[in-house]
Amino acid sequence: MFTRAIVRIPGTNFAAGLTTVDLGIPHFDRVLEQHARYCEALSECGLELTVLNADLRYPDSTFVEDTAVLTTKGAILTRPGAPTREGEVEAIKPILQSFFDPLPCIEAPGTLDGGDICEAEDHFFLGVSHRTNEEGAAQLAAYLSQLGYSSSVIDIRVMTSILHLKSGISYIGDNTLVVMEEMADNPQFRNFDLVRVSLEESYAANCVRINERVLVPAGFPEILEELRQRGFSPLALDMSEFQKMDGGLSCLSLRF
Ligand code: CIR
Repeated sequence: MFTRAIVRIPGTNFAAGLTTVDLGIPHFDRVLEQHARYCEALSECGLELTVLNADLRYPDSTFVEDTAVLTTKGAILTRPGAPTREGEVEAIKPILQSFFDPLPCIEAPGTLDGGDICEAEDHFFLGVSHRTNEEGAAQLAAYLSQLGYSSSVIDIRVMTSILHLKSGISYIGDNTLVVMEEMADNPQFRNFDLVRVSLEESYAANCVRINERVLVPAGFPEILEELRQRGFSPLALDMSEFQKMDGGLSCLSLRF
């Protein structure tokens, strides 16, 4: 069960953040509306929210998930792989320190984005990507092992369709992994029940289980139906403006 989440209000310069997709420029009024609805949904799922002010120094800083990896046994700050995002960690550190002590940090030359880390019960999948390097993944693996978790690496560097590992897979509890078709045959997933996401709906592979609900992006009817059929309780949220900046549902919060 999660009880809390940290979110950060998007800044007026949100559209100046990084993106690899060509879906147009986000409309700031819609960005704020979608973020507000996202926060409301987290509250509906029973979470107490810490809402941080917009930080105009970092246009991508609303994607708080990338700054830390939180577990029930301990937390670690990351060292984001994009130079424009590195300072986001110092900016969020004080609030995380109020919840987690000790709070170690991924050290140079390691880089790691929280979006590359997928927790599935006591095992963590560590994505090595254009943001998270092997050194960063190795540092996290060592830390997780101290905490009693196992981990394994999934190299997504050859994939052009996703930025982070969790853009392609999500663990939603009950031994179930939601996984984009392109990655579904990875032998590391063989002991899970797989919800395979079709190519047309692959953005919906980034979903988030929060207590009784599974947050999914709106506009993807197949996955919505499949989750219902499997007994999950999906909650669809409009994410169009965040998708324009390569963001998904998980990146907008740190949950613990
Ligand atoms: C970036 O490129 O870093 C941001 N525009 C999007 C980050 C998305 N984060 C995530 O998937 N965890």
